[in-house]
Amino acid sequence: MISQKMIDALNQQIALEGYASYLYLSMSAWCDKEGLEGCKKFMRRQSEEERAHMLRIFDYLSETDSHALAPAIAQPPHEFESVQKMFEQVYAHEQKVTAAINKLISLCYEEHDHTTLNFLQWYVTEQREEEALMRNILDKIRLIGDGPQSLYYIDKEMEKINVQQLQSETQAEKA
Ligand code: OFO
Repeated sequence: MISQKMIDALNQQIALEGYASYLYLSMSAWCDKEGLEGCKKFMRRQSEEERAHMLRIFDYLSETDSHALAPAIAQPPHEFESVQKMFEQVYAHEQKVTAAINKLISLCYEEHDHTTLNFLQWYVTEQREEEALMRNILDKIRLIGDGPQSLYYIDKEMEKINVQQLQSETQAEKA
């Protein structure tokens, strides 16, 4: 059994992961509209990953005999100034999520909740990897430039990342 304070905080995290899923879905639709197939696929996959992160907390709450609440999701933006600006928003959102996870970790210490602390370790690793990935993408975009001539090359880079992610998922499934 975990404390009500912890249950409330985890439900807030559900809402944040749910928003991330919708934000990335909206970004994927914008990329599609702009003809950026590689970016579209990447953002769609990120959206699905965020939904999985949300559901993981649902399942944890249910395992601990707590009540998971399906969140109200605010409308995400639909238009983005440029690919670079869009990825800057992604990176900022990931940093926000990392800060929220860190707050949850602090709460675990306050509440002496070792079970939730253990559960959240997966998120700590995931956020480190996601921030590194987004930073890497932003560095590439800054190097290539995101003017009209460069979009083709950015999209090709995103296709390469999609293939790498697919390969590492297949390897993880086989292991
Ligand atoms: Fe949910 O992993 Fe990023 O936000």
